[in-house]
Amino acid sequence: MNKDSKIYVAGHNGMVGSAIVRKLQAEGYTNFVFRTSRELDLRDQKATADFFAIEKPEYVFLAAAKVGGILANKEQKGEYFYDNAMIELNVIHNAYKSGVKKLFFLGSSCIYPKFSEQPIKEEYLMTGHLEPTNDAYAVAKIAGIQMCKAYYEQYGFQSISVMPCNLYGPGDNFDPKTSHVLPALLHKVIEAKEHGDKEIVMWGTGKPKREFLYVDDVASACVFLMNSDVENDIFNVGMGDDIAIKDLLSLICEIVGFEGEITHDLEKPDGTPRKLLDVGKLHDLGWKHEIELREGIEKLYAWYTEHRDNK
Ligand code: GFB
Repeated sequence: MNKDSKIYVAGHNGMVGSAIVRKLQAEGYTNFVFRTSRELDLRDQKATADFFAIEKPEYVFLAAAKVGGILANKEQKGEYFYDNAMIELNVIHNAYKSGVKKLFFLGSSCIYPKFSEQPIKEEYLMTGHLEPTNDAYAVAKIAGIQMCKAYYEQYGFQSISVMPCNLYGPGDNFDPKTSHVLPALLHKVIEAKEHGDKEIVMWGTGKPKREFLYVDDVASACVFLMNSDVENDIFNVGMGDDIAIKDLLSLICEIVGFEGEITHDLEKPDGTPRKLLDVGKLHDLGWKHEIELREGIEKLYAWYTEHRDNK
């Protein structure tokens, strides 16, 4: 990408999209196209086709998606499937049709089989059954990956698909019902401390392990890959290390300064036991994360403290 290349970031107001914009701006890119979801509904085939035909961006970052934590994925499977599949079909197809030079597609580590060998390599895709709580979302994301591959094989359309571990950072969703585990627990611990509560309720057993990455790190990987010579491939992005949910909660309690008891809501699902990514393929190209977990949680705690009242 040149510094004046015309770049469309789909989902620029979301947690990942806004981090990609911050990274691109920091690196001196200046020529952006943005549309809010109100201005352009990417599930609308005609509106999306018209947008690409008129704007003709040179590069596309597809970070627009319907996302959420384990419960939202489980309870709204139809919406997770339809919204994500429609966005992908419309954006990838019209990017190709309008002559986009390269597209970035944001996937998710939940595309891999529930009981994958650990750490998970990119080649394990479609080698086993999916985790049932997020199978609808995962199939929609797998469709996007396969579409990118098919459009490269038939038309030579260039694209990079990235599969991140659980992401967190500025702009995250802190709604206890729909959010991912890290912002959910951070929110609960802050509230418990403020209210002087004696206990925190964690969903599930706390035994599953998850890998977390600060969103600015994933944004740096996205820009790095868009500027690489790779014409079509899929890459895992993560820290290369994971933590049990109960230990994550202890770490958050330590950072926030809460000393209450931890109890469990066992009606809530545990989900997949472990999904540690093998990030060797991306490391071999020369990229590595910068922000470790404690530092990232401290940054998010500071960000949330500042922005919470305005939300
Ligand atoms: O981030 P999360 O919601 O989703 O984490 P997944 C779920 C894990 O954290 C489960 C436990 O083991 C939960 O039992 N947990 C404990 C909690 N307390 C809480 C809480 O208060 N809130 C939440 N949300 N979890 C999602 C997929 O899976 O990961 C998506 O559903 C996507 O499709 C995303 O791939 C990255 O890591 O299980």
